[in-house]
Amino acid sequence: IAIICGVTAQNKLHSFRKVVMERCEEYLQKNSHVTRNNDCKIIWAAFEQAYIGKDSCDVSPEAYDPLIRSVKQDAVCNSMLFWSKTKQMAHAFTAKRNCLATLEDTLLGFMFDDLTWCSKNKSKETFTTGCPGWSDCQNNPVRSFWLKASINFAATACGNVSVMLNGSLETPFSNSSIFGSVEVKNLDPNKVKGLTVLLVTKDTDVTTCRHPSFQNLQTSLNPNFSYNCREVPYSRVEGCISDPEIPCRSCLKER
Ligand code: DVN
Repeated sequence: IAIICGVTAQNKLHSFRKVVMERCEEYLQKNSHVTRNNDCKIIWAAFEQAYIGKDSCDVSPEAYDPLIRSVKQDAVCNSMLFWSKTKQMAHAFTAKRNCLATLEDTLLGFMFDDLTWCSKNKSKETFTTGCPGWSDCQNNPVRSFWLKASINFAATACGNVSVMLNGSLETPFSNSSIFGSVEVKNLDPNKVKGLTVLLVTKDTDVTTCRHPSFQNLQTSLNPNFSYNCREVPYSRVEGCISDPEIPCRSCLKER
């Protein structure tokens, strides 16, 4: 049984590594300008050292510093899109338009989106099941990874940045979200000019750009940043997702 379990664990490790490596190779193939300077094997090694052999509640965000350093990709100014409670829509939109790009459209985010991983104290293995959930403990490998990746994405942002927020929620901006607690605070005033909120609203929604939570957002922002909020109809975003011919400008304009 020990041998069978060992073999199963090995296969899982190989399939997890395989998924990550295939994503890396696919990304580099499709984005030839990023290919230079990036080596998927080196990135994998830097990734693994962050959590292998560690208790799955004892992996700090800083453990991923070598991983961040191993990925060479320049930020594209004026096109960076943050999102909060709009994951699916934001990704469906950027999949069809390159006027905006999320963290998950960068090599680092693309490689690990929707994956789960952890190891154990003194283990050399990677597990993809039995790992702590997002809020089970603070320093779990997945949460620490996204925290570090988000810090890095925000800290490298430049020009005008955007955030897609959900107008169907009573409170569209939360200080405790990754966007509100990590990304807003890591924007660099030497590089970032301003923030545009794209508040995606359905006809029946009552939430507007005048919602008090946006006061909190403006308070967290560096006072030198310009701030804009646009109510963008959900139907228009949907239309733009299904028809890639519609120019980006008209997809994201005010209601
Ligand atoms: O701008 C984006 C992007 O750059 C990302 O790294 O951070 C920003 C989004 O984070 P957010 O502002 O916290 O937005 P959400 O919608 O509240 O959460 C985003 C994701 O984080 C979720 O989709 C969860 O990922 P998952 O499980 O779908 O792979 C995860 N997450 C955040 N808080 C969570 C949580 N998962 C479970 N429980 C929680 N409390």
